[in-house]
Amino acid sequence: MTDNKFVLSWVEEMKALVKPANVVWIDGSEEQLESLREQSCKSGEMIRLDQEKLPGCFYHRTAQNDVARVEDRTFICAESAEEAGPTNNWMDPKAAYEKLGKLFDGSMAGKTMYVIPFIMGVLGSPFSKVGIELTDSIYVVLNMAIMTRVGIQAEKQLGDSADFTKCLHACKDVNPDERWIMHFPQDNTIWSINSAYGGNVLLGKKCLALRIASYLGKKEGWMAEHMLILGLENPKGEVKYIAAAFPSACGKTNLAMLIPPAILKGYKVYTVGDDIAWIRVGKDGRLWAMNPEAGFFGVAPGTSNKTNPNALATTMKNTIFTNVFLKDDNTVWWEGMDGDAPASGIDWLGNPWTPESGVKGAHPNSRFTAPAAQCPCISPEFESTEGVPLSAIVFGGRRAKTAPLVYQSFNWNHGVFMGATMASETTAAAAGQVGVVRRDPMAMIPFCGYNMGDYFQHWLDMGTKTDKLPLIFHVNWFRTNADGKFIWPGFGDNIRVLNWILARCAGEVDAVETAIGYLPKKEDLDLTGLDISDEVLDELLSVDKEVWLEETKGIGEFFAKFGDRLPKELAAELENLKARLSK
Ligand code: OXD
Ligand code: MN
Repeated sequence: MTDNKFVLSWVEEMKALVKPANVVWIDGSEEQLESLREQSCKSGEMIRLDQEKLPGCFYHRTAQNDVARVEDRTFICAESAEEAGPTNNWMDPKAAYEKLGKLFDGSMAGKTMYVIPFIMGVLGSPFSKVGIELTDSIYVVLNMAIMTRVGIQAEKQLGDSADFTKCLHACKDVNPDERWIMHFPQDNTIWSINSAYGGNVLLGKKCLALRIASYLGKKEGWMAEHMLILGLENPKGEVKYIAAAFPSACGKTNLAMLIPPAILKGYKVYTVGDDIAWIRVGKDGRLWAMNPEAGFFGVAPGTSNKTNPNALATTMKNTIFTNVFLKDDNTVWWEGMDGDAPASGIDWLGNPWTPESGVKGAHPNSRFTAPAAQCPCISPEFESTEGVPLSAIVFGGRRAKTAPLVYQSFNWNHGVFMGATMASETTAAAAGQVGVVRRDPMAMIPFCGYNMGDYFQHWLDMGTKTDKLPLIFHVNWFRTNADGKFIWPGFGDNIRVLNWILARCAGEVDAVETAIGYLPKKEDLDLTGLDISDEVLDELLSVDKEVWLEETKGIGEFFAKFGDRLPKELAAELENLKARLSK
């Protein structure tokens, strides 16, 4: 237990509010974690899986009503609604503390309150942040011990400083009508109640490392982004780093762990992170990125030896599986795993299941929580206290027709515009129609902890801090033909696009200038061994001016939401785009 007086007095204050029967400080030792695992198996909260096939692995089910992040119940309690901006729910901080204070009052009566000191970022890095999470859930403790660096190391990193994020969580009765995830950026505080689902309760992740950190980054001159970070090694043995933002369900974890096709010899991808990047200007003027997390909280369904063997291998030990399917041999399964569905077992709701049951065995948002260090392609720089230097930033979305396979921005501000206008279509796109467009700037719509207009300004300001900026690109793996079929193979073949991106960064290849940005010359994409026709390639690299003029209307409507908080540079980028398209 720490002797930091700021931590001690806050813990005492919260204890007086939630009134637990006792308090346990998490020291991060294997002995303590093992005794908590024992306890949770005895109470039925967790099930120990077959320890020969899946050593150190556990199974957990959440309540049926508590299986995903709840954006409509997630609030940014900034000083004013204006500060939270048009893309966030807002509540006055005083009103929010009062409302939740009543719910938290006595919420841990008869229970244990666990105190989890944790680090977001690498131990010993000046860029890391410390949080303390108070929770009544052993499941939360055990997940936090995988996703973050917990215990005494965090207390040491904090020292006697008052600079830590105060995270309070209680499962209470998981009542969805009283479920609230509230952020108080000015107080560096997060309160979450009535949920036990990861994204709402592992408060280091989306709540701290994105919402609170984006606010701190704006204040302190750095960026917290919803981005994977990967290192790509070429046959000469050089490794270059790329950070990439995609909305949920666009294959971020798959890209972060990509395995190049065998025919492209000498290339290898190293994973630094699959979800979050903290980015700042390094001593050398380049932008350096660090993954603040220590584990992967990945979506299980669809993860297979075909789509992502590295992710699958990562989950073979020391992993917590949530809401997946429990097989009769006490191992796990989910839809989209290799091989046939099991003949029988127990579904995520706890009911007996067979392939004829007519319902899914695993919840579509069922998850694995696995230590990043176990990933076969984890980067040797994963524990670097400085992070890794970025050559490129990539934005992406799921667009049936609009966006070509890849294009490069003309400059930083145009790249910020590309990120600010990112969008994905609903999967109607797969059925051949252009689906409903959801704008999701930098994939941060659910995660920006302040007014997104100011966030755009912060991106523009970062561009003035150095002349060694990474280049900015946009990719789209989801282009479809007239029959609604995907025309780019995706997965491992995406490395062909990453290679072009890095060739552009190294100034090795020329490009075609179009109204929307620089596109590859066909001959500069290495398509060795890929069966793709010239017509398909033309389609992948086509820019339909009519479709894009339509797109500018949607962008204009979206930008209008921000009123005078929209940076004039972005309004100018839109006008420039329209002018180029009309030429
Ligand atoms: C996630 C998400 O869970 O983006 O990472 O929803
Ligand atoms: Mn995410």
